[in-house]
Amino acid sequence: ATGKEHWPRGEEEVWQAGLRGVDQDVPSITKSIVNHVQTSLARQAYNLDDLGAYQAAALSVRDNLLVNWNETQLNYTRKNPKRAYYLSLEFLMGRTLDNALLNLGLKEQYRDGIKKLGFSVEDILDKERDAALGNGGLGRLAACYLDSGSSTELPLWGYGLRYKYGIFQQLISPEGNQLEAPDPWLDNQNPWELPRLDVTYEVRFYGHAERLSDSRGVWQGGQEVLAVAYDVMIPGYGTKNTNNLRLWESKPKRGFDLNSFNAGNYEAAVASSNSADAITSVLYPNDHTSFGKELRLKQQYFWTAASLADIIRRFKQQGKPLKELPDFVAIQLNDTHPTLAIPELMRILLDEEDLNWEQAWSIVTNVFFYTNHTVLPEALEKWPVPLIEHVLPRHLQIIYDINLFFLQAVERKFPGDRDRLARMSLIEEGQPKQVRMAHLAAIGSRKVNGVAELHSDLVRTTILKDFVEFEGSSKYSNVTNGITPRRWLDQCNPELSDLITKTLKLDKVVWLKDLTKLDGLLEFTEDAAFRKEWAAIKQRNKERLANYVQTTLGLTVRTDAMFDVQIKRLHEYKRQTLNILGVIHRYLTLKGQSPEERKKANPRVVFFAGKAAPAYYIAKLTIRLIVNVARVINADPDTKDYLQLYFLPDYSVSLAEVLIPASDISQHISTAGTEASGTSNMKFCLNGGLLLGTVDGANIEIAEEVGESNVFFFGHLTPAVEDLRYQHLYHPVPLEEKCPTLHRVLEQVSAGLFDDADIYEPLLNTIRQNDYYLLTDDFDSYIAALAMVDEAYADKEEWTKKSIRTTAKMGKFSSDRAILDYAESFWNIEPIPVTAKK
Ligand code: B1H
Repeated sequence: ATGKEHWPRGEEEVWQAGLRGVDQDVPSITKSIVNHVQTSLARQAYNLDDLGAYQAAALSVRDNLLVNWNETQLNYTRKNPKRAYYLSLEFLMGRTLDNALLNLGLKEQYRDGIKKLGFSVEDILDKERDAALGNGGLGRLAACYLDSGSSTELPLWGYGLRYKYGIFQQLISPEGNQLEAPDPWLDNQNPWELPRLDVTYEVRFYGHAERLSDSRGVWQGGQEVLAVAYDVMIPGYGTKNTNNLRLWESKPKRGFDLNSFNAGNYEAAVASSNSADAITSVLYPNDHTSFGKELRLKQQYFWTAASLADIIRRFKQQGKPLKELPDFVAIQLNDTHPTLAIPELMRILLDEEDLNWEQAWSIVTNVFFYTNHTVLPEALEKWPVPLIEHVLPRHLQIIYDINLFFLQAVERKFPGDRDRLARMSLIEEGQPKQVRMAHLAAIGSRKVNGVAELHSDLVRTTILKDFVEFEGSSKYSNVTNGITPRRWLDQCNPELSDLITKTLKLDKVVWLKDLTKLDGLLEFTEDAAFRKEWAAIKQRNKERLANYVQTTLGLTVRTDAMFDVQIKRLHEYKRQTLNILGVIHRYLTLKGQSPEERKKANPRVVFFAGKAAPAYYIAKLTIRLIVNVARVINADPDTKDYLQLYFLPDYSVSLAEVLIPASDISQHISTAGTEASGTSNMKFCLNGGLLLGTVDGANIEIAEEVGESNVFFFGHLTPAVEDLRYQHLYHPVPLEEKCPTLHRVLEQVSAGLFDDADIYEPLLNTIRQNDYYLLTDDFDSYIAALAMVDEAYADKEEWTKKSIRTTAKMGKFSSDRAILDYAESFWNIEPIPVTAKK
């Protein structure tokens, strides 16, 4: 044999010579960058700025990713393993260049090469815009899981939407109001995506559906829109495995509707092409609220239909019968946003593939897996029946059929229990009737999970209790969230990463891939020299943050104080209001003290950052309050040595990477039972920041790992919450009696100490009236916990020990652990390494 029969065409040696891969020594790197400047960018050395240098460096790094990506995909095609797909409407990726350099192990080579070309790698990295295709934790979790999927060599792809505009840019007006500006993140071109103009699918909306038999139907007419694939390479750490994130862009099917043009209806033709483009135009910025907007429903269907068509086309290339789909495909539904995939797969199997109902339903319920991310009632998705009927008439029929068979089965198990049927139905009665997406996701999936132990318990005992009783508890499980230690330690805190590597005497690839190795730091808590290095790194990270605030906002932050950080979406349940009222309490206390007394205070710098949904009035008022309290406090000569306050605008992944390593203490203070998990809590602790929090979400598991003596807990526990809310409604106690300290704080705000009097009344009234989030119940214990933090911080050596112990015990919270748990317990997929390891 010549070997030539395996070669598609031409001379193999000629091909192989070109396929050698990319050379990674410094001279080859600089050559490649210059080459991209000259050809890809068509620019010249003498007028190259930092942005151009970033683009050329990115294109050169991209060449490496492409080679690995191709090898990985070819390897999957050859080996044909079962694959998993992560369907998420949000992927909050942040920047890519630094992460790619670190995952490829090329950071130092590029640093040298870029320096030789007269640029600094840090300046260049700073030119990249964040890919901010997400709201908060849910979207960032999806990004961490992709990093871990590639790093653990799993055949895992992501599917999402290529929004033209990511999460809005937040501006703060001089009065302290949040303003929203669009985020045109693609304006400078995006070197990290590959348009796949040949990978397209047609997606139908509207039209009419007919039943052909009991289970089959046809759906015709309406509007067809084109989905175009854009592929984003996801490099693994310390491996060549590079997975794919496929994002769909919508475009009009024929560009312009020629019939309308010919009929002289120019405006209608342009309008229809506009409406197709609109589908992937903008990310919805509402965290934790379901609005029932038609365009959002169209986004959800457009994305699930294109993704399923793509998955099924790939499966069919193997020539296997569809009943084997669950042996080759697992699809994880990131919250209920992609739940339409369930009736869509039924439609494909029934109407296009001619399977009967039982065959189709058995395939569906073995392919899908559903993760719930919240039990807050306002976040549980419900779609009006008339809207689904209008946009997706065939899917409504299928949903009704699923419901019929489901309720018949419930009736057999619990005969005559009408209330139970009404509670469990996919359809909520009302004006209009609504489809309960969490119910559909639960019954259409093989497994259902929450994102931390407490949250998964709440899913089982509250929102899906009836389903556990009906289907048994083994289907309803937990996978505690995780974070990638590559971005959230090695990349954002390089000095700490180096110290850990040096101390553990391990190659950093080893501990970054088995984070439980951090445990080895414990024995160094008693080593004074090590503690000194540890504390010095924290100090330099605080200076790095202060420097950022100085250059971006022109404000001078003192770095010899404790840094106290709360950064997350603004929401009443997260209780930023509790924090700012605590700050005001501290301010009033300091004001009431003599200069001598004040000198005993622990100096504190408090940072807030986070966006409010544009229509969330109370959350925006909270921002305004923070900004105005900051203005007053920072200008007060009596207190400014002891208390400073900053609201950093336009929170993003990149800003988090500067804030998190600089924090001494961070706040995770949601009302017990409301924060499903939280993931920034894990990031702060991984970077040696201590945690001040409620007994909620993953805080509980963090405390289990690091020990309760190393965290600061306060507040009522979950089982008490319902009863306290009942008390508020039926036995209210006036605030001046119930919590005089808080009453005094509210009085000062009302009186106009920080802003016009009365501005904050709607916000304060949420506390004075229902107080649904229990600020009046938790305020005193919160203030007590803050005092314990001050006391603990006074003993710097002991504080540093706590900090080391915290980092050392964070191994559990690597997203590698989480993704391997999904792979083993749910998806039944295995690592498929690309043979040659680096
Ligand atoms: C989380 C959301 C969310 N839970 C609706 N739910 C959205 C719901 O645009 N929407 O309609 C967007 C987001 N996000 C968060 O998920 C939880 O609050 C966190 O506690 C958790 O850590 C995170 C990841 O599981």
